[in-house]
Amino acid sequence: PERYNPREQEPFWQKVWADNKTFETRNDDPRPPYYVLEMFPYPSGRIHVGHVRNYTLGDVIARFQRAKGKNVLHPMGWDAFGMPAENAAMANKVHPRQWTYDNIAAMRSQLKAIGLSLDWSREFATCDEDYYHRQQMLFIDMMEAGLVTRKVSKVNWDPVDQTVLANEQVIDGRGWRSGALVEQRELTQWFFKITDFAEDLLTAIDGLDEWPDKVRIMQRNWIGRSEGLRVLFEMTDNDAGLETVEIFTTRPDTLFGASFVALSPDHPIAAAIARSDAALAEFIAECHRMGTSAETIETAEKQGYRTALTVKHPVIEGATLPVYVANFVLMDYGTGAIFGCPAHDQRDLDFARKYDLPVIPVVLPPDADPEAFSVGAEAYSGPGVAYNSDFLDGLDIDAAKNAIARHLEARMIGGTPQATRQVNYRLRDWGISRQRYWGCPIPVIHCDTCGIVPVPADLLPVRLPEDVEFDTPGNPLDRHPSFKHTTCPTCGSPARRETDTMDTFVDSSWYFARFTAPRAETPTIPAMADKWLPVDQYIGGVEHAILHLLYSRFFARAMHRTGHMHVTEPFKGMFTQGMVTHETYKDREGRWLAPSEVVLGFAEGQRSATTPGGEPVAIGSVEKMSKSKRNVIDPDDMIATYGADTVRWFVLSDSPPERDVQWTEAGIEGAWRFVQRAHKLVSDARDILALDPVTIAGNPTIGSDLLKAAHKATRQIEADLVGLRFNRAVAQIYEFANAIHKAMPAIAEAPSLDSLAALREAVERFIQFVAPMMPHLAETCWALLGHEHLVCNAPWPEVDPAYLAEDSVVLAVQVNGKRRGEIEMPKDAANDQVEAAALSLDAVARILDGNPPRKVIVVPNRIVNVVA
Ligand code: ANZ
Ligand code: ZN
Repeated sequence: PERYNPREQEPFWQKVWADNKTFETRNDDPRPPYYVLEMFPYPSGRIHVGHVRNYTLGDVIARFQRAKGKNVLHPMGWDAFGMPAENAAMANKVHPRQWTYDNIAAMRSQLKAIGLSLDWSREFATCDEDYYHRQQMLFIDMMEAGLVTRKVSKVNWDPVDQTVLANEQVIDGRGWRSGALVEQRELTQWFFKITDFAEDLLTAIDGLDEWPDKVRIMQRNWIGRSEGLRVLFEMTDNDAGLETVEIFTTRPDTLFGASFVALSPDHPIAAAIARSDAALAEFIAECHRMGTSAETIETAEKQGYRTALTVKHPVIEGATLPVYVANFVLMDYGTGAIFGCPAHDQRDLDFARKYDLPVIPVVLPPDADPEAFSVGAEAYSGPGVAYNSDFLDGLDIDAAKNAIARHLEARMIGGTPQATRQVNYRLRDWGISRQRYWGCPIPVIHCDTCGIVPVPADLLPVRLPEDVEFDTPGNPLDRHPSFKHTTCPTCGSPARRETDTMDTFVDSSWYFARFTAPRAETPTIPAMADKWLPVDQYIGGVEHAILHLLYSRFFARAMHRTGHMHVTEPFKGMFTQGMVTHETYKDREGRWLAPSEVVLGFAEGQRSATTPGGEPVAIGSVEKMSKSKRNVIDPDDMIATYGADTVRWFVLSDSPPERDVQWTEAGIEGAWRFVQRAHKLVSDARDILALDPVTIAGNPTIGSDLLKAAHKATRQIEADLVGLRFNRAVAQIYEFANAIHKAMPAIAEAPSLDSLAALREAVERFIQFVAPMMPHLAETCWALLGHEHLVCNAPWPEVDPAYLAEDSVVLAVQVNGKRRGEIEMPKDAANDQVEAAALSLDAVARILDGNPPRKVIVVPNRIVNVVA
């Protein structure tokens, strides 16, 4: 028979789907809606294998749900603003717009070659004027709703290039282009008040039961709620006019173990005393040079400066504590000041060892001997009871926290209670200002008379000017005369336009909503957003598990508050897929070689590798595909060689989708062979189905056995697709193909009406199983069997329980002779299995109430009687 040729078939079916608008979704379609979305790509220039895996997973879901009778929304767009376009402009003198849209065109045709069931009529790029116009409308609505604010905040400043740098442009503390030491500068910037929703963003995580646990944990940690206490410490002498310093602690139970107080280098008290203490001023300047971001501080060595100040210990009469300025205390968390308890906090311990401060254990671990317990190199942060702590002694940590809080709350210092309970969040407001060109302009105008004026709706969008140059570093908008200088829309006097653009995370925080009405004049049509949202299944890389998801959850709430939709959670189901990996190769000189430069073979019973010229090659570890290690497979090459279906089948087949999948030559060859085998199976079946039935009865059970296998496979594959266990669905399909293959010779030999009908049903089901995964091959096979409509429009086959029944039996379960339920078991299951299943029934467990049964009697395949 003819071989299957994907090079002809794939473009053919892609054209049929496009001409028929097969995957265009109508909002008024009466079928139940189902929204599946993969994280949209950044148009870097080429699709990589990770994209192929991501979009194939989504496509299987989309095609399967479509077969299940859903009105499926499966859109695609481009996360198209951002720095790489400006970098390309600087390097190659090409306009960011040109670069971006060229890349989009190239990647769009690559995506089309994969045969994804996407609704291309809804496509947009976030750099489309139409999209950023609606984003500016949203910004202004959020401003009016009080969700936008301006604050002074630090930026990385490159003193040579005279420009603000993004974090990723700072390499080892230096500007990536100039190599100059980066400074921290204070700029007034725009923020979204995500902290307004901190509590709701946290508690609502409990309802996200279709999200991976690890992602929910990451979200919780990022929000970082903690319950603590603010405590006032009195200065021993207030010569600087300073009476108290307020600290924040989550472990007030350890107060008796305090041995110092530390202030952030940015703390106002530190600044005040630095005015008359040059050494402190120098220390603070040094801290600023190192950077004061949480990440830097986490890794930097703990350093402190001992001031002349001391404070009174709040609960130990007569004791005092020294006051340090320390580099590990952040100004924007708590109060910017802490008390240190070295015995029970690792940072405090490192600090105390360095500066020779007392280490006083005050929490005794369970079963530890109070005489013998001591703290060495590691602080003890586990559970225990308070000791060395006066009136707290003997209390567990929570009780001690409460007792000390009550004690301090009741004491007054200068008219205020000495302590106040406080809930704190690690979450910070979201700084969205970027001093860059290629982003969504922030739609406000600064007027000397009127202050900050939002651009009125009829003057939107604020367009990015085309005529910009990138010869000089910095933000081209800031030196663009007609963009920057404008008139105030309120009073008409000369005014300055905001030249900051928005963080590109803003663009990707609401695109899922825009897809529901992508051409609307308003950001959404609320009824359409409500119809489709939340997204039923969202799929993407775990690298976006924190910020992107959190920002999207914030935007859903903000859009809810500003009347753009009713839903508040954007993604009902979330799935994070694993990476695609590949072996690495090195030549004799230790240079990385690409897979295409290596010939694999076997030598002395082991895998071996050489260059095409016969030079030895070392096979290295399996790593995530990366340009630096050169272990990258270009999906375009693979599609050109094997066709998209083979590539799709391979990325689905080898591992569970949440795990990494290793790309191997053998694996892709195996997928290719299955494509051919599947096609041959269907063509052979077609030939048999053309035979006339003979009257003599062949093997009477052959047809019914095949139907049993077909219905069983239908049930299992459906369960695997619903559960996103695609590799298991693949395994079922292999098994079912074997069953058909084995049955065919006997059917061909003595075709009966029954066995031919069974064969047709089995083969049709087989094609439908394959269809979500290898859609082109499935269409070709479907047409081979004489169908005139498309298999992608065919409803998913039903399961007839009659075909499953014989493999399993239903046993009644009685307790003390009274019927309490039933269990379904494999026919002739072993007695102990049946017994275990019966005992685990809720109704039975409730009666037994934790006690073992007196006796269990099993009548095979019929009844279980439990004697309680
Ligand atoms: C005393 C203490 C004793 C602390 C102990 C911890 C353990 P979480 O739980 O993450 O909220 N802290 C407070 N403000 C800080 C700041 N601005 N910069 C750096 N550290 C700060 O962390 C709260 C704990 O981190 C607080 O509780 C405080 O140290 C420190 F055995 O107070 B603790
Ligand atoms: Zn004005």
